Amino acid sequence: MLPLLAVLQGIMRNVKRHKTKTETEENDKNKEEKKKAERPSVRRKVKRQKHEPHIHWDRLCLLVFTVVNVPLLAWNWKHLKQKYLEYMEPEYEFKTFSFDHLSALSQREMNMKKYAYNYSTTHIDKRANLSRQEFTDVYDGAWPVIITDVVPKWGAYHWSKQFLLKYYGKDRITMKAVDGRLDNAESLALPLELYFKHAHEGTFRRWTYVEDELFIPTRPQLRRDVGDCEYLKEDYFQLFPEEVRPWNAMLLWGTPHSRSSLHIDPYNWTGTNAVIKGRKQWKLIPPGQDHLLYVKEGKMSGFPLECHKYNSPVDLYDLDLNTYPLVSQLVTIEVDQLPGELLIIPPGWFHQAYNPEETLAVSSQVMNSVNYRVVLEEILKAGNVPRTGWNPSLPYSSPQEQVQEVMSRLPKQLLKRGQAVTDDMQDQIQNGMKKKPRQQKRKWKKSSTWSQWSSDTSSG
Ligand SMILES: O=C(O)CCC(=O)C(=O)O
Repeated sequence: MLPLLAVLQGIMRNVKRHKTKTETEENDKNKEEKKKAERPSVRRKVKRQKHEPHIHWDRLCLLVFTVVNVPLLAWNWKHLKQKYLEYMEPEYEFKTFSFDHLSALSQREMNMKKYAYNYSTTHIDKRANLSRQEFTDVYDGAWPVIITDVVPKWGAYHWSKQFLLKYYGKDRITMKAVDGRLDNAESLALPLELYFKHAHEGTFRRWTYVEDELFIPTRPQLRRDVGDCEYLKEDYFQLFPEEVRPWNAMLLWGTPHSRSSLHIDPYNWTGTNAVIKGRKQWKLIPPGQDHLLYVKEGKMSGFPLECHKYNSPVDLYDLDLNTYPLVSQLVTIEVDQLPGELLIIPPGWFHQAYNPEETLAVSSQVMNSVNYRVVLEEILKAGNVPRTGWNPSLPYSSPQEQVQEVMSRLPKQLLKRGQAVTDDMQDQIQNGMKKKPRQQKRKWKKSSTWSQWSSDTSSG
Protein backbone atom coordinates (compact mmCIF):
# COMPACT_ATOMS: atom_id res chain seq x y z
CA MET A 1 0.00 0.00 0.00
CA LEU A 2 2.66 2.54 1.13
CA PRO A 3 4.90 2.13 -1.92
CA LEU A 4 1.89 2.66 -4.11
CA LEU A 5 0.98 5.88 -2.29
CA ALA A 6 4.56 7.11 -2.75
CA VAL A 7 4.31 6.41 -6.48
CA LEU A 8 1.00 8.29 -6.58
CA GLN A 9 2.52 11.31 -4.80
CA GLY A 10 5.51 11.28 -7.17
CA ILE A 11 3.26 11.30 -10.19
CA MET A 12 1.17 14.15 -8.82
CA ARG A 13 4.33 16.16 -8.14
CA ASN A 14 5.50 15.60 -11.71
CA VAL A 15 2.11 16.56 -13.04
CA LYS A 16 2.28 19.84 -11.05
CA ARG A 17 5.82 20.56 -12.18
CA HIS A 18 4.82 19.83 -15.73
CA LYS A 19 1.82 22.10 -15.35
CA THR A 20 3.82 25.14 -14.10
CA LYS A 21 6.40 24.53 -16.79
CA THR A 22 3.70 24.37 -19.45
CA GLU A 23 2.06 27.54 -18.10
CA THR A 24 5.33 29.56 -18.29
CA GLU A 25 6.01 28.20 -21.75
CA GLU A 26 2.49 29.15 -22.79
CA ASN A 27 2.89 32.73 -21.49
CA ASP A 28 6.14 33.15 -23.44
CA LYS A 29 4.46 31.72 -26.51
CA ASN A 30 1.52 34.08 -26.19
CA LYS A 31 3.82 37.09 -26.02
CA GLU A 32 5.66 35.90 -29.11
CA GLU A 33 2.41 35.25 -30.94
CA LYS A 34 1.16 38.72 -30.12
CA LYS A 35 4.29 40.11 -31.67
CA LYS A 36 3.94 37.91 -34.74
CA ALA A 37 0.28 38.78 -35.08
CA GLU A 38 1.28 42.34 -35.62
CA ARG A 39 2.90 41.09 -38.86
CA PRO A 40 0.11 40.34 -41.43
CA SER A 41 2.03 37.39 -43.01
CA VAL A 42 1.63 35.22 -39.92
CA ARG A 43 -1.88 36.33 -38.88
CA ARG A 44 -3.61 33.36 -40.56
CA LYS A 45 -1.30 30.83 -38.93
CA VAL A 46 -2.01 32.20 -35.45
CA LYS A 47 -5.74 31.97 -36.07
CA ARG A 48 -5.45 28.24 -36.92
CA GLN A 49 -3.46 27.55 -33.78
CA LYS A 50 -6.18 29.14 -31.66
CA HIS A 51 -8.64 26.40 -32.74
CA GLU A 52 -6.35 23.42 -32.06
CA PRO A 53 -7.60 21.37 -29.05
CA HIS A 54 -5.85 22.07 -25.85
CA ILE A 55 -4.48 18.88 -24.07
CA HIS A 56 -4.99 18.78 -20.29
CA TRP A 57 -1.91 16.80 -19.38
CA ASP A 58 -2.73 16.72 -15.71
CA ARG A 59 -6.13 15.14 -16.26
CA LEU A 60 -4.76 12.70 -18.79
CA CYS A 61 -2.03 11.56 -16.41
CA LEU A 62 -4.55 11.08 -13.65
CA LEU A 63 -6.79 9.04 -15.93
CA VAL A 64 -3.95 6.79 -17.08
CA PHE A 65 -2.81 6.39 -13.53
CA THR A 66 -6.27 5.37 -12.35
CA VAL A 67 -6.86 2.94 -15.20
CA VAL A 68 -3.52 1.25 -14.66
CA ASN A 69 -3.38 1.30 -10.90
CA VAL A 70 -6.83 0.49 -9.61
CA PRO A 71 -6.76 -3.14 -10.81
CA LEU A 72 -3.10 -3.31 -9.83
CA LEU A 73 -3.98 -2.07 -6.37
CA ALA A 74 -6.78 -4.63 -6.01
CA TRP A 75 -4.54 -7.46 -7.15
CA ASN A 76 -1.71 -6.29 -4.93
CA TRP A 77 -3.91 -6.16 -1.86
CA LYS A 78 -5.01 -9.77 -2.32
CA HIS A 79 -1.48 -10.84 -3.11
CA LEU A 80 0.03 -9.04 -0.13
CA LYS A 81 -2.59 -10.48 2.19
CA GLN A 82 -1.84 -13.99 0.91
CA LYS A 83 1.93 -13.40 1.28
CA TYR A 84 1.39 -12.17 4.82
CA LEU A 85 -0.63 -15.26 5.74
CA GLU A 86 1.95 -17.53 4.13
CA TYR A 87 4.68 -15.77 6.07
CA MET A 88 2.79 -16.20 9.33
CA GLU A 89 2.04 -19.85 8.59
CA PRO A 90 3.01 -22.07 5.64
CA GLU A 91 0.36 -23.23 3.14
CA TYR A 92 -2.27 -25.43 4.75
CA GLU A 93 -2.35 -29.09 3.89
CA PHE A 94 -5.34 -31.31 4.60
CA LYS A 95 -3.72 -34.11 6.58
CA THR A 96 -5.50 -37.48 6.68
CA PHE A 97 -8.31 -37.12 9.18
CA SER A 98 -9.90 -39.80 11.29
CA PHE A 99 -12.83 -39.28 13.60
CA ASP A 100 -11.99 -39.84 17.26
CA HIS A 101 -14.79 -42.20 18.27
CA LEU A 102 -13.37 -42.81 21.73
CA SER A 103 -13.41 -39.15 22.65
CA ALA A 104 -16.93 -38.82 21.15
CA LEU A 105 -18.03 -41.63 23.47
CA SER A 106 -16.39 -40.17 26.56
CA GLN A 107 -17.90 -36.77 25.77
CA ARG A 108 -21.29 -38.50 25.46
CA GLU A 109 -20.86 -40.13 28.87
CA MET A 110 -20.09 -36.76 30.43
CA ASN A 111 -23.05 -35.09 28.71
CA MET A 112 -25.41 -37.85 29.80
CA LYS A 113 -25.09 -36.57 33.37
CA LYS A 114 -26.87 -33.37 32.34
CA TYR A 115 -30.16 -35.16 31.65
CA ALA A 116 -32.54 -37.21 33.72
CA TYR A 117 -32.83 -40.14 31.32
CA ASN A 118 -31.84 -43.72 31.86
CA TYR A 119 -29.60 -44.10 28.78
CA SER A 120 -28.54 -47.47 27.49
CA THR A 121 -24.85 -47.84 26.75
CA THR A 122 -25.29 -51.27 25.15
CA HIS A 123 -28.56 -50.86 23.23
CA ILE A 124 -30.42 -48.32 21.16
CA ASP A 125 -32.74 -45.88 22.92
CA LYS A 126 -36.14 -45.09 21.42
CA ARG A 127 -36.91 -41.44 22.08
CA ALA A 128 -39.75 -38.96 21.70
CA ASN A 129 -39.82 -35.26 22.65
CA LEU A 130 -36.05 -35.18 22.57
CA SER A 131 -34.58 -31.67 22.65
CA ARG A 132 -32.16 -30.64 19.96
CA GLN A 133 -29.51 -29.98 22.59
CA GLU A 134 -29.86 -33.43 24.10
CA PHE A 135 -29.59 -35.01 20.64
CA THR A 136 -26.36 -33.06 20.02
CA ASP A 137 -24.95 -33.82 23.45
CA VAL A 138 -25.72 -37.51 23.66
CA TYR A 139 -26.33 -39.06 20.23
CA ASP A 140 -25.06 -37.03 17.27
CA GLY A 141 -21.82 -38.59 16.00
CA ALA A 142 -21.61 -40.88 19.02
CA TRP A 143 -24.43 -43.39 19.36
CA PRO A 144 -27.41 -44.48 17.18
CA VAL A 145 -30.90 -43.55 18.31
CA ILE A 146 -34.46 -44.27 17.18
CA ILE A 147 -36.79 -41.26 17.11
CA THR A 148 -40.45 -42.22 17.36
CA ASP A 149 -42.30 -38.92 16.91
CA VAL A 150 -40.98 -37.52 13.62
CA VAL A 151 -42.02 -39.82 10.75
CA PRO A 152 -45.75 -39.90 11.70
CA LYS A 153 -45.83 -36.18 10.78
CA TRP A 154 -44.56 -36.83 7.23
CA GLY A 155 -46.82 -37.21 4.20
CA ALA A 156 -44.77 -40.31 3.36
CA TYR A 157 -46.05 -42.01 6.49
CA HIS A 158 -49.40 -42.34 4.71
CA TRP A 159 -48.02 -43.89 1.52
CA SER A 160 -49.61 -47.18 0.68
CA LYS A 161 -48.71 -49.74 -1.95
CA GLN A 162 -51.99 -48.88 -3.72
CA PHE A 163 -51.06 -45.20 -3.81
CA LEU A 164 -47.68 -46.00 -5.40
CA LEU A 165 -49.35 -48.37 -7.86
CA LYS A 166 -52.00 -45.82 -8.86
CA TYR A 167 -49.64 -42.95 -9.64
CA TYR A 168 -46.38 -44.67 -10.55
CA GLY A 169 -47.38 -48.18 -11.64
CA LYS A 170 -45.89 -47.88 -15.12
CA ASP A 171 -42.60 -46.34 -13.94
CA ARG A 172 -39.54 -48.50 -13.60
CA ILE A 173 -37.88 -49.02 -10.27
CA THR A 174 -34.44 -50.47 -9.67
CA MET A 175 -33.85 -53.43 -7.44
CA LYS A 176 -31.48 -56.20 -6.55
CA ALA A 177 -32.67 -59.77 -6.90
CA VAL A 178 -30.87 -62.38 -4.87
CA ASP A 179 -30.82 -66.07 -5.61
CA GLY A 180 -28.75 -67.97 -3.05
CA ARG A 181 -26.39 -65.95 -0.91
CA LEU A 182 -26.35 -62.17 -0.60
CA ASP A 183 -23.40 -61.79 -2.96
CA ASN A 184 -25.29 -63.56 -5.74
CA ALA A 185 -27.34 -60.54 -6.67
CA GLU A 186 -28.52 -59.16 -9.95
CA SER A 187 -29.62 -55.58 -10.67
CA LEU A 188 -32.94 -55.08 -12.42
CA ALA A 189 -35.16 -52.21 -13.57
CA LEU A 190 -38.80 -53.38 -13.60
CA PRO A 191 -42.16 -51.59 -13.84
CA LEU A 192 -43.42 -50.82 -10.35
CA GLU A 193 -46.73 -52.58 -11.09
CA LEU A 194 -44.84 -55.81 -11.72
CA TYR A 195 -42.88 -55.57 -8.50
CA PHE A 196 -46.09 -54.66 -6.67
CA LYS A 197 -47.59 -58.06 -7.55
CA HIS A 198 -44.65 -59.97 -6.09
CA ALA A 199 -43.50 -57.74 -3.26
CA HIS A 200 -44.97 -60.07 -0.65
CA GLU A 201 -43.03 -63.07 -2.00
CA GLY A 202 -39.62 -63.97 -0.72
CA THR A 203 -37.78 -66.88 0.86
CA PHE A 204 -34.58 -66.89 2.86
CA ARG A 205 -32.55 -67.70 -0.27
CA ARG A 206 -34.64 -65.95 -2.90
CA TRP A 207 -35.77 -62.40 -2.44
CA THR A 208 -35.89 -59.00 -4.10
CA TYR A 209 -35.11 -55.55 -2.76
CA VAL A 210 -35.99 -52.20 -4.34
CA GLU A 211 -33.09 -49.89 -3.47
CA ASP A 212 -33.84 -46.97 -5.77
CA GLU A 213 -31.81 -43.82 -5.27
CA LEU A 214 -33.57 -41.67 -7.86
CA PHE A 215 -37.22 -42.69 -7.66
CA ILE A 216 -38.17 -40.25 -4.88
CA PRO A 217 -35.82 -37.34 -5.75
CA THR A 218 -37.07 -37.26 -9.36
CA ARG A 219 -40.77 -37.16 -8.36
CA PRO A 220 -41.47 -33.84 -6.62
CA GLN A 221 -44.67 -34.95 -4.91
CA LEU A 222 -42.97 -37.95 -3.33
CA ARG A 223 -39.97 -35.81 -2.40
CA ARG A 224 -42.21 -33.30 -0.62
CA ASP A 225 -43.78 -36.10 1.37
CA VAL A 226 -40.44 -37.02 2.90
CA GLY A 227 -40.24 -34.50 5.71
CA ASP A 228 -37.26 -33.41 7.69
CA CYS A 229 -36.11 -34.05 11.20
CA GLU A 230 -35.71 -31.25 13.69
CA TYR A 231 -32.35 -32.62 14.88
CA LEU A 232 -30.84 -32.83 11.41
CA LYS A 233 -31.80 -29.50 9.88
CA GLU A 234 -28.19 -28.38 9.47
CA ASP A 235 -27.13 -30.02 6.21
CA TYR A 236 -23.99 -28.95 4.35
CA PHE A 237 -24.76 -31.26 1.44
CA GLN A 238 -26.99 -28.38 0.34
CA LEU A 239 -23.77 -26.41 -0.28
CA PHE A 240 -22.62 -28.96 -2.87
CA PRO A 241 -23.12 -28.04 -6.53
CA GLU A 242 -26.26 -29.82 -7.66
CA GLU A 243 -24.37 -32.00 -10.15
CA VAL A 244 -22.37 -33.69 -7.40
CA ARG A 245 -24.76 -33.48 -4.47
CA PRO A 246 -25.42 -37.03 -3.20
CA TRP A 247 -28.84 -38.35 -4.16
CA ASN A 248 -31.10 -38.15 -1.15
CA ALA A 249 -34.18 -40.07 0.00
CA MET A 250 -33.64 -43.61 -1.32
CA LEU A 251 -36.74 -45.75 -1.72
CA LEU A 252 -36.38 -49.11 0.04
CA TRP A 253 -39.10 -51.65 -0.60
CA GLY A 254 -38.18 -55.20 0.19
CA THR A 255 -39.82 -58.60 0.02
CA PRO A 256 -39.68 -60.76 3.16
CA HIS A 257 -36.06 -61.78 3.93
CA SER A 258 -34.59 -58.98 1.85
CA ARG A 259 -31.58 -57.25 3.36
CA SER A 260 -28.89 -54.69 2.78
CA SER A 261 -25.21 -55.43 2.71
CA LEU A 262 -23.10 -54.80 5.80
CA HIS A 263 -21.63 -51.37 5.11
CA ILE A 264 -20.67 -47.88 6.16
CA ASP A 265 -22.60 -45.24 4.23
CA PRO A 266 -20.98 -43.35 1.33
CA TYR A 267 -18.84 -40.39 2.46
CA ASN A 268 -19.21 -41.84 5.96
CA TRP A 269 -22.13 -39.48 6.50
CA THR A 270 -24.75 -39.61 9.25
CA GLY A 271 -27.49 -41.86 7.86
CA THR A 272 -31.20 -41.99 8.62
CA ASN A 273 -33.75 -44.68 7.92
CA ALA A 274 -37.51 -44.18 8.26
CA VAL A 275 -39.78 -47.23 8.24
CA ILE A 276 -43.15 -46.50 6.61
CA LYS A 277 -44.65 -50.00 6.52
CA GLY A 278 -43.41 -53.36 7.78
CA ARG A 279 -40.47 -53.87 10.14
CA LYS A 280 -36.69 -53.86 10.10
CA GLN A 281 -34.15 -55.68 12.17
CA TRP A 282 -30.75 -54.07 12.49
CA LYS A 283 -27.26 -55.15 13.41
CA LEU A 284 -25.09 -52.14 14.21
CA ILE A 285 -21.35 -52.40 14.79
CA PRO A 286 -19.72 -49.91 17.17
CA PRO A 287 -16.56 -48.44 15.54
CA GLY A 288 -13.14 -49.94 16.09
CA GLN A 289 -13.95 -53.42 14.75
CA ASP A 290 -13.27 -52.93 11.03
CA HIS A 291 -10.43 -55.50 11.19
CA LEU A 292 -13.05 -58.22 11.85
CA LEU A 293 -15.12 -57.39 8.78
CA TYR A 294 -12.95 -58.34 5.74
CA VAL A 295 -13.57 -55.00 4.04
CA LYS A 296 -11.86 -54.80 0.64
CA GLU A 297 -9.91 -51.60 0.10
CA GLY A 298 -10.00 -49.50 -3.04
CA LYS A 299 -13.65 -50.04 -3.97
CA MET A 300 -15.46 -46.97 -5.24
CA SER A 301 -19.11 -46.03 -4.77
CA GLY A 302 -20.00 -44.81 -8.30
CA PHE A 303 -21.61 -41.70 -6.81
CA PRO A 304 -21.67 -38.45 -8.85
CA LEU A 305 -18.73 -37.26 -6.75
CA GLU A 306 -16.58 -40.33 -6.18
CA CYS A 307 -15.89 -41.69 -2.74
CA HIS A 308 -14.62 -44.97 -1.38
CA LYS A 309 -17.03 -47.77 -0.65
CA TYR A 310 -16.72 -49.63 2.64
CA ASN A 311 -18.70 -52.82 2.18
CA SER A 312 -18.14 -56.03 4.08
CA PRO A 313 -18.77 -59.32 2.25
CA VAL A 314 -20.07 -60.72 5.55
CA ASP A 315 -23.82 -61.37 5.81
CA LEU A 316 -24.61 -61.15 9.51
CA TYR A 317 -28.03 -62.75 8.86
CA ASP A 318 -26.51 -65.74 7.06
CA LEU A 319 -23.18 -66.26 8.81
CA ASP A 320 -20.40 -68.15 7.11
CA LEU A 321 -17.82 -68.53 9.85
CA ASN A 322 -15.67 -70.90 7.77
CA THR A 323 -14.97 -68.13 5.29
CA TYR A 324 -15.07 -65.25 7.81
CA PRO A 325 -13.95 -66.69 11.19
CA LEU A 326 -13.04 -63.30 12.74
CA VAL A 327 -16.70 -62.33 12.73
CA SER A 328 -17.22 -64.57 15.79
CA GLN A 329 -15.37 -61.89 17.84
CA LEU A 330 -17.63 -59.10 16.68
CA VAL A 331 -19.68 -57.06 19.16
CA THR A 332 -22.98 -56.08 17.55
CA ILE A 333 -25.95 -54.09 18.78
CA GLU A 334 -29.37 -55.23 17.62
CA VAL A 335 -32.62 -53.35 17.41
CA ASP A 336 -36.06 -53.80 15.84
CA GLN A 337 -37.52 -50.78 14.04
CA LEU A 338 -41.28 -50.38 13.64
CA PRO A 339 -43.41 -48.25 11.27
CA GLY A 340 -43.10 -44.53 12.01
CA GLU A 341 -39.68 -44.90 13.62
CA LEU A 342 -36.57 -43.09 12.41
CA LEU A 343 -33.14 -44.59 13.02
CA ILE A 344 -30.14 -42.23 13.01
CA ILE A 345 -26.76 -43.90 12.45
CA PRO A 346 -23.54 -41.98 13.23
CA PRO A 347 -20.52 -42.06 10.90
CA GLY A 348 -18.13 -44.98 11.32
CA TRP A 349 -20.81 -47.51 12.34
CA PHE A 350 -21.08 -50.52 10.00
CA HIS A 351 -24.71 -51.59 9.76
CA GLN A 352 -26.93 -54.16 8.09
CA ALA A 353 -30.73 -54.20 7.88
CA TYR A 354 -32.97 -57.25 7.46
CA ASN A 355 -36.67 -57.09 6.51
CA PRO A 356 -38.43 -60.07 8.14
CA GLU A 357 -41.62 -59.07 6.28
CA GLU A 358 -42.44 -56.90 3.28
CA THR A 359 -41.15 -53.47 4.27
CA LEU A 360 -41.30 -49.95 2.84
CA ALA A 361 -38.77 -47.40 4.05
CA VAL A 362 -36.83 -44.27 3.06
CA SER A 363 -33.18 -43.65 3.85
CA SER A 364 -31.48 -40.24 3.85
CA GLN A 365 -28.35 -38.53 5.08
CA VAL A 366 -26.87 -35.35 6.48
CA MET A 367 -23.52 -33.60 6.65
CA ASN A 368 -23.41 -31.33 9.69
CA SER A 369 -20.92 -29.65 11.98
CA VAL A 370 -20.31 -32.95 13.80
CA ASN A 371 -19.42 -35.05 10.74
CA TYR A 372 -18.37 -32.47 8.09
CA ARG A 373 -14.66 -33.18 8.52
CA VAL A 374 -15.22 -36.94 8.04
CA VAL A 375 -17.18 -36.29 4.84
CA LEU A 376 -14.54 -33.85 3.53
CA GLU A 377 -11.92 -36.49 4.26
CA GLU A 378 -13.76 -38.97 2.04
CA ILE A 379 -13.89 -36.36 -0.74
CA LEU A 380 -10.15 -35.72 -0.44
CA LYS A 381 -9.30 -39.40 -0.03
CA ALA A 382 -11.02 -40.19 -3.32
CA GLY A 383 -8.74 -37.65 -5.04
CA ASN A 384 -11.48 -35.21 -6.06
CA VAL A 385 -9.34 -32.25 -4.91
CA PRO A 386 -5.65 -32.10 -3.90
CA ARG A 387 -4.74 -31.97 -0.22
CA THR A 388 -2.16 -29.21 -0.68
CA GLY A 389 -2.25 -25.52 -1.56
CA TRP A 390 -5.03 -24.37 0.76
CA ASN A 391 -5.31 -20.99 2.39
CA PRO A 392 -3.64 -21.17 5.81
CA SER A 393 -6.63 -19.51 7.41
CA LEU A 394 -8.91 -22.38 6.30
CA PRO A 395 -8.82 -24.40 9.56
CA TYR A 396 -9.93 -21.29 11.45
CA SER A 397 -12.97 -20.65 9.30
CA SER A 398 -16.43 -22.04 10.02
CA PRO A 399 -17.39 -25.59 8.91
CA GLN A 400 -19.72 -24.04 6.38
CA GLU A 401 -16.91 -21.90 4.89
CA GLN A 402 -14.61 -24.92 4.75
CA VAL A 403 -17.19 -26.94 2.86
CA GLN A 404 -17.78 -24.02 0.48
CA GLU A 405 -14.03 -23.64 -0.10
CA VAL A 406 -13.61 -27.33 -0.95
CA MET A 407 -16.61 -27.23 -3.26
CA SER A 408 -15.24 -24.13 -5.02
CA ARG A 409 -12.09 -26.10 -5.85
CA LEU A 410 -13.84 -29.00 -7.55
CA PRO A 411 -12.60 -29.11 -11.13
CA LYS A 412 -15.22 -28.35 -13.78
CA GLN A 413 -14.85 -31.78 -15.37
CA LEU A 414 -15.89 -33.39 -12.06
CA LEU A 415 -19.14 -31.45 -12.15
CA LYS A 416 -19.71 -32.60 -15.72
CA ARG A 417 -18.94 -36.17 -14.77
CA GLY A 418 -21.31 -35.96 -11.81
CA GLN A 419 -24.17 -34.88 -14.04
CA ALA A 420 -23.28 -37.61 -16.57
CA VAL A 421 -23.46 -40.31 -13.87
CA THR A 422 -27.00 -39.26 -12.90
CA ASP A 423 -28.08 -38.91 -16.56
CA ASP A 424 -26.70 -42.35 -17.45
CA MET A 425 -28.45 -43.89 -14.52
CA GLN A 426 -31.79 -42.40 -15.55
CA ASP A 427 -31.25 -43.42 -19.18
CA GLN A 428 -30.55 -46.96 -18.18
CA ILE A 429 -33.63 -47.18 -16.03
CA GLN A 430 -35.89 -45.71 -18.71
CA ASN A 431 -34.38 -47.26 -21.82
CA GLY A 432 -32.83 -50.46 -20.62
CA MET A 433 -29.23 -50.86 -21.75
CA LYS A 434 -29.54 -48.90 -25.01
CA LYS A 435 -27.06 -46.30 -23.91
CA LYS A 436 -23.62 -47.46 -22.87
CA PRO A 437 -22.90 -46.30 -19.34
CA ARG A 438 -19.89 -44.00 -19.11
CA GLN A 439 -17.99 -44.40 -15.88
CA GLN A 440 -20.68 -46.07 -13.97
CA LYS A 441 -20.45 -49.45 -12.39
CA ARG A 442 -24.13 -50.07 -11.74
CA LYS A 443 -25.96 -51.67 -14.63
CA TRP A 444 -29.59 -52.63 -14.59
CA LYS A 445 -31.10 -55.37 -16.68
CA LYS A 446 -34.40 -54.37 -18.18
CA SER A 447 -36.56 -57.43 -17.58
CA SER A 448 -40.15 -56.80 -18.51
CA THR A 449 -41.78 -59.73 -16.76
CA TRP A 450 -41.29 -61.23 -13.36
CA SER A 451 -41.22 -64.76 -14.76
CA GLN A 452 -38.57 -63.68 -17.26
CA TRP A 453 -36.38 -62.61 -14.38
CA SER A 454 -37.26 -65.75 -12.42
CA SER A 455 -36.47 -68.06 -15.33
CA ASP A 456 -33.29 -66.10 -16.12
CA THR A 457 -31.97 -66.60 -12.62
CA SER A 458 -33.09 -70.18 -12.16
CA SER A 459 -31.43 -71.23 -15.39
CA GLY A 460 -28.31 -69.20 -14.49
O1 LIG B 1 -32.90 -50.43 5.11
C1 LIG B 1 -31.92 -50.93 4.60
O2 LIG B 1 -31.96 -51.88 3.86
C2 LIG B 1 -30.57 -50.34 4.93
C3 LIG B 1 -30.34 -49.09 4.22
C4 LIG B 1 -29.06 -48.51 4.58
O3 LIG B 1 -28.32 -49.00 5.34
C5 LIG B 1 -28.65 -47.28 3.95
O4 LIG B 1 -29.42 -46.64 3.25
O5 LIG B 1 -27.50 -46.91 4.18
